[in-house]
Amino acid sequence: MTNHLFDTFRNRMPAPGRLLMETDDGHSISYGDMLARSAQLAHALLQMGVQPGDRVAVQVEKSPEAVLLYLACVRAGAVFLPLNTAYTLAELAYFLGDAKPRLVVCDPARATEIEALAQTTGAATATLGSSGQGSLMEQASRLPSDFHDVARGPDDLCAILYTSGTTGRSKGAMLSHENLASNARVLADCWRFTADDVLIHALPVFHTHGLFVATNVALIAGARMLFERKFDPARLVSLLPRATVLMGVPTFYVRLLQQDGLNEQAASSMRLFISGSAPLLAETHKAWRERTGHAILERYGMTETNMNTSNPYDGERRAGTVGFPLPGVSLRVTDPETGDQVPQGGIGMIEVKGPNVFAGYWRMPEKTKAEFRKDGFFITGDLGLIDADFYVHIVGRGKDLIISGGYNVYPKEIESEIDALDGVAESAVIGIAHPDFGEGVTAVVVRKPGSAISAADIALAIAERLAKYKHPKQVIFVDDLPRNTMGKVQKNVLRDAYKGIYDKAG
Ligand code: MCA
Ligand code: AMP
Repeated sequence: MTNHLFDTFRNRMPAPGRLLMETDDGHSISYGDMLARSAQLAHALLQMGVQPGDRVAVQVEKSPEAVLLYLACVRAGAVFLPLNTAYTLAELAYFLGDAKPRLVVCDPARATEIEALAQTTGAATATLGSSGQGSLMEQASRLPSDFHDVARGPDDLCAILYTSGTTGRSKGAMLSHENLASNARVLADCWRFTADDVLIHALPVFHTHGLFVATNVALIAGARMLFERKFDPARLVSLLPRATVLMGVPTFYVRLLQQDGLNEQAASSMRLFISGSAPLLAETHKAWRERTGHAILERYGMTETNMNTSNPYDGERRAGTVGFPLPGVSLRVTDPETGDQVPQGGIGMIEVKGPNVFAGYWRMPEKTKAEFRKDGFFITGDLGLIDADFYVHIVGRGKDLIISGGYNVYPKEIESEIDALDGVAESAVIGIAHPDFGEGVTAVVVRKPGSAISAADIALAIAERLAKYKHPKQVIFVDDLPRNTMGKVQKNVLRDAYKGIYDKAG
């Protein structure tokens, strides 16, 4: 048996001297370097006691080494578990306790606190700095640069990505080698990637978009990445003449449009702009076309399913739609109550099935069962329709989810933290249209009688508990929350009442 995902890359790999990554600090990594250094890291993982099937949890700042570590995990047959760098220690405690990794890899700056936490779950710790004690890179540099990849089949587990559920705590989506390989193959094909492409990579590498959609597609095509540690719109405009493709969340496009240097001339070497992770406003699509002459290609996916649909490369890229199901993906729209398919044009629950769809939630068989239909379709929680020309539209969410700048935020998690504070009677967290982030996390709070708790008190209290991007951009105090006759908080009423509050925000 071979290593299914890594062989998918290896079989199409260009000459070893071709570049895979150019970094923003002037370093470059060739395909040959990638093979050698991921091999060394795979040896280091083995030395740390990592065995096939073990989870390797990784919370590190974006760097080429982070990508090499991902590939080393794949080659060593381990299960890669990337974690958002914004997660607090309290959040990490849950992920490590649930996933029980063999090894936790972190940045040197957080090593002390994370090591203490990892010990409580029985995990070893290493850092990913390029030098220093406990550094995996330093250890790897002394190890052989060839590695006999651990055999892994299409259905073997390759990665676990945590995604917050509609209720309760985050769930680990289990992604197999074939989930990732099939999606990379299909996307590279649909988006016409070749070894001549130069992809601007400015997304984080701990989520599906930056890790799998961008990196795996570049790897399978033998393409090159301009690997940016951070999204800096001015710098990104200056990179356009050297690139051919950009992948971004809608906030990227909104911010790039604020750059004077963005015009047809600057984008003349580009062949494709792709957007996803959150809805791209039709007005952004239009403004982009007017400024650059390019129609942004919008696609739709989820952590659990990888990419499901894409606007066409050749046909019309229709603003406000997410295009057609990808080859091999079946998509239907159903009545959420009965599960019956609704007639074309009708709004309902989007369900998908295909080789892209995950194997289930880590150690949650009941939850997994509840989110699949008997015939294997996964219930996405997104509400949509298929129009007369077969374009898929996402018209809302059945799940109580806010998407801020491409990051998912689950209101329940924030409400629980706020409700636990002295002086708070109850709260409702909602997403309100925000010109930069798409939706702004907003907390509507009812104080306990006699309490004077302020927005600043709340901000201070949750700072240690929740990642920064989850913090409410505004806290609004009210006397009561609106409820329906069943006693359920009417979030739609709140969203309506506060809908203009970010209109002047930058
Ligand atoms: C940063 N902040 C945010 C966000 N990002 N607040 C809300 N939402 C956010 N997304 C906070 C910062 O901590 C800071 O707080 C303040 O907002 C402004 O920071 P700024 O410097 O403007 O932000 P940034 O560092 O430039 O980041 C914005 C960003 C980033 C570049 C848009 O959020 C980003 O990279 N988003 C991409 C997320 C992504 O990859 N999603 C894909 C998930 P303060 O000022 O108080 O310090 S995968 C997925 O969804 C599926 C599968 C799919 O379909 O792709
Ligand atoms: P996540 O689980 O973080 O990967 O987020 C997945 C969710 O992001 C989906 O279920 C959708 O609600 C949303 N999403 C992703 N891409 C798009 C898009 N192009 N338009 C609208 N929503 C999207």
